[in-house]
Amino acid sequence: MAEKKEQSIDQATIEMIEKATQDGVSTVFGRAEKMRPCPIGAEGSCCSNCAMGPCRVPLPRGKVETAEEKRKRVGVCGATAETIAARNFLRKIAAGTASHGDHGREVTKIFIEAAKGEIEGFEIKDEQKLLQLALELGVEIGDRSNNEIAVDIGELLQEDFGRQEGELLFLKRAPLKRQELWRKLGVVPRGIDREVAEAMHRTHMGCDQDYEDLLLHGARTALADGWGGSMIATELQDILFGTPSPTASQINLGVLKADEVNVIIHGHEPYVAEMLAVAAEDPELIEYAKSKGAKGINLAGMCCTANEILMRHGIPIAGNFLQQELAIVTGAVEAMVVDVQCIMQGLAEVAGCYHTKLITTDKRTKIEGATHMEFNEHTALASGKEILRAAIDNYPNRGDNVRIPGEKADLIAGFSHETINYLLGGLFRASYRPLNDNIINGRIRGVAGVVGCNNARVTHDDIHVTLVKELIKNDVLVLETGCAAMACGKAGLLVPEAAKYAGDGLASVCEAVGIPPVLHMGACIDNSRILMAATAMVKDGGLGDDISDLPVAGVAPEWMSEKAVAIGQYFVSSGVYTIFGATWPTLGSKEVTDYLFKEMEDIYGGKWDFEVDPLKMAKLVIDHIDKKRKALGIDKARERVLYDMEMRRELDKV
Ligand code: BF8
Repeated sequence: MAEKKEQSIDQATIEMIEKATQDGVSTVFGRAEKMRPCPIGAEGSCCSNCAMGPCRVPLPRGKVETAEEKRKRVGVCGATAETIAARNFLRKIAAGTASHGDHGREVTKIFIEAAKGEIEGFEIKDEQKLLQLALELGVEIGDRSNNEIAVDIGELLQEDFGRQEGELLFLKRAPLKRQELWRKLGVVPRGIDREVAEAMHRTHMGCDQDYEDLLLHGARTALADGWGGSMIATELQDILFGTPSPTASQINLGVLKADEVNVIIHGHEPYVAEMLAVAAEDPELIEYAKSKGAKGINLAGMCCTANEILMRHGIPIAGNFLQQELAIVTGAVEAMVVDVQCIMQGLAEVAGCYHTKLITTDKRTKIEGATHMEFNEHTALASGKEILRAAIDNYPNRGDNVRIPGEKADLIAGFSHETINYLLGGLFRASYRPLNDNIINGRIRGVAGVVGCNNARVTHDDIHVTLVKELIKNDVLVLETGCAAMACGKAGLLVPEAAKYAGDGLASVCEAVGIPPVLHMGACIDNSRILMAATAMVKDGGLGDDISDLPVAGVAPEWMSEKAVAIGQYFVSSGVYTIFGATWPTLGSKEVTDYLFKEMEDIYGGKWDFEVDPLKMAKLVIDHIDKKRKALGIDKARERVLYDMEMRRELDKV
């Protein structure tokens, strides 16, 4: 576990933690100090999968274990530390895959219903992407309407969830060599739900007891997330709500407004937020807000729903995961509207200390103390208006105990895979060629995907920002999603001017193309966009013939969610070297940890790693990128470019 120096590097967060303390309100920051993590659970050495336990099989501390002691370190059923650590790890992957899969399933259902004209207010926004997907999936276009085509696409992809045999449809997008490897290893996912169900079965008491076999199914399950549930959600959301393109907005608690009805939309699935965005512009509702003494309605996002509506509507972000309670602590939030995932139960208690209405909208997430206003997609706009009306009605209840921090930063978001393609190559020759060329000539050293959560066990945002600054300084282009992107947004790294933090090579490319050195690619579900970007780099040529050949790496520096483990595993199984910070959940078994950190590289070409120090993380990424550059024979090109830069600087001095 990382050493925590302070609670946050973000001034708005620090100010609101102080206000919470003054107001006598409990937040995640205080609770994390009171509740230390269980050391046995943290290392994956606790098994509660049957009622003879929970059994604890921790590594002995402060002494070297003999072989005999290790043999006896087992649970009541005889399960070894290896089996227990691998089972726990697989269950995390299954939970993460289930979360993204269930998101994807709901999106698919709504996509089909919208195409059938059964949902008021939703219609196909990206025709080009719809038609491209139809061609890819072999759906007839002819003179059929967009809606007819969309119904077929939706129903085809819907089969991926329940398929019993065969292969997920999007697996064919991966580089051919990768597909062959997956088939050879037998890790090709058949159906998304099937792999999750099998993971739960395999980890039941007395089932799969071979840690390598459990982790093989971990790879299969995670691939069903990255190339299945997550990718389906991203693709269909883009077609239905619009494929993101660069959008300017702002981030941090300073986006809340003192004289408007503040409504925060928090969670992960975009359709409630989409409808609130439409409803918030309704002149009648704006008039209604004015009738209550407010100047208007101010919608702001939190967590991944925030990323979704930021990218498509430019709606500002109030904060990332660890700021959710603090938004309410401002005293200026009339309603926090939540859907699914990453919603702290502590919100209800905090909301109870102020006037904020906590509104749950999804049948799968109900919270004691919150008001449940279930979002009905068949009357979506009416549902959206009803929720906003409740928030407006609450405006007169706002008390005097209001303090909105001044901090807010500009950012540009919405670099979808398609946008990067277009920005780099131009409309008529859209391609990743310029990116590949700049990697080959050494201006860009490589690419890192920095993703994932905040974790109250480490200094909020610090690991993200320190790591990313170090990477771009060393000419590594950074792709971001989730709360990681928000951390860097608050630190001013998501604007073209941030090129000043970048090395000369990366800065020159950013200036030429007009992009920031850190690209916001969306919500966590959109990590599938990073898979597509990596695949596009392979297909464009010059950087090997598989994702594992690319000078790229993935990092989740402040992870906390099971979804992050599923994401990490699909990156690794797709050939990406992936580092996690904060804590590592299999340290109770050396064999399992060695398998993940070493042996997986021989099997998948990608492997896991763990490092808590952001500068050491950056070094691991850079060393890995340099190793891949050397293997590709492009390490010399980079040296030459750097040498020329030095020479030029020297010349400038003359
Ligand atoms: O899916 S990064 S804390 S908000 S889990 Fe959650 Fe982690 Fe944030 Fe989004 Ni992703």
